[in-house]
Amino acid sequence: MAKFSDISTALETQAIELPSWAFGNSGTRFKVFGTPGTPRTPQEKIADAAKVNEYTGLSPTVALHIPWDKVDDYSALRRYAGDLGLELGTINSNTFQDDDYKFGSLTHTDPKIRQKAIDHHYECIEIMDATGSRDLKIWLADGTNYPGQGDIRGRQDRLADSLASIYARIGETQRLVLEYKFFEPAFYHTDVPDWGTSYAQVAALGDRALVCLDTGHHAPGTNIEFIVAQLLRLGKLGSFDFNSRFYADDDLIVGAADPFQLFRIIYEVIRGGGYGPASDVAFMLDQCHNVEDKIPGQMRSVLNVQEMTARALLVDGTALKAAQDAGDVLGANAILMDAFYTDVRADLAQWRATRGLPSDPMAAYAASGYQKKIAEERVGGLQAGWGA
Ligand code: LRH
Ligand code: MN
Ligand code: MN
Repeated sequence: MAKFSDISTALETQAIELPSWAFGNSGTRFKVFGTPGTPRTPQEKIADAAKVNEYTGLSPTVALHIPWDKVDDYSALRRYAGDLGLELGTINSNTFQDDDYKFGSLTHTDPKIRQKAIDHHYECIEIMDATGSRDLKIWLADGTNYPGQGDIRGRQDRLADSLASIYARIGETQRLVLEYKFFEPAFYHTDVPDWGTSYAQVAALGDRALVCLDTGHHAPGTNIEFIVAQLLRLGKLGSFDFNSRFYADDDLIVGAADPFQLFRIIYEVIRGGGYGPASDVAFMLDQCHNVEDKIPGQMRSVLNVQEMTARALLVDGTALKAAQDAGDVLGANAILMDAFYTDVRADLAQWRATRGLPSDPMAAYAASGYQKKIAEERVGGLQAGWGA
């Protein structure tokens, strides 16, 4: 197994994008609990994201969701973020909260509604030009609830046409990433349910169209690291929405439900060349914090990603390949498990201290008084998703 000192430089390149909506109040369809100190504006969400980066050094960019983060002047928002040491990242479109989209958006049978959804993406691309964002992320709630309700095939064809119109507007240095999800809010069929459909749609568009893998968007038991390996092999893994889940799309803290799965995913990312300065794969979080404080919730997530990255980097690839080639089943498994079971927490604390970061970011944040300050200053914080 590699030593921690062998991997400490590789850890320096890690960057994990935060979702602006993680800082808003969220909940379930039963109740949204308000948390004292919740941001009231996109600027306050960015200020909170900056705190996560200040204490962890891991999250230099923040993703926006439009229209949740709608402002009059995106160049000014970019400068505001810059003053806090952040860049604005992925722009997420939203075609799931408008009555017109009840029966679909980019797949709708009515050309006027389809055009409205396409126009929304054009607006997002204009925003990207002002914010300096590279990625337009599209997740569609499109689908049906009952067999026969829609023409599955026709919807796929209309989706392809709509995506082609959007892709034609993407700038030379920009990318379109298409996220898939196997159910919810539609329950019979979803128009982009799996990586294969996303892959088929983006492959038809061109090189700057890629797949977004949200770890919470698969059926229970799905081997997600296999999907990672395949998409990297095909050159089509654009980005991750990291979160964890026990049952459905739970959007819980990354690595909370299944740290071993997180390790296996990151191992496959590294194995496939998706980690480090030479890679274009975007690591993002997509989370909601229903009952815990949001800033430390995001901190816990990025720290969990870092911890599992360190463990995955420790895997001795040469020894593993030798064991695999020799048909040494238990030996190969042991090589992987040795790295997974290595406790890197003390090494990471030391690593942070030598880089001017708090060795225990969670404790340092808790002692900073920021949570108390925002709880006093901000009254009437926003529900995630209704920040416009
Ligand atoms: C859909 C999703 C998608 C949305 C976000 C709020 O479940 O994962 O990424 O943009 O949640
Ligand atoms: Mn997502
Ligand atoms: Mn989701």
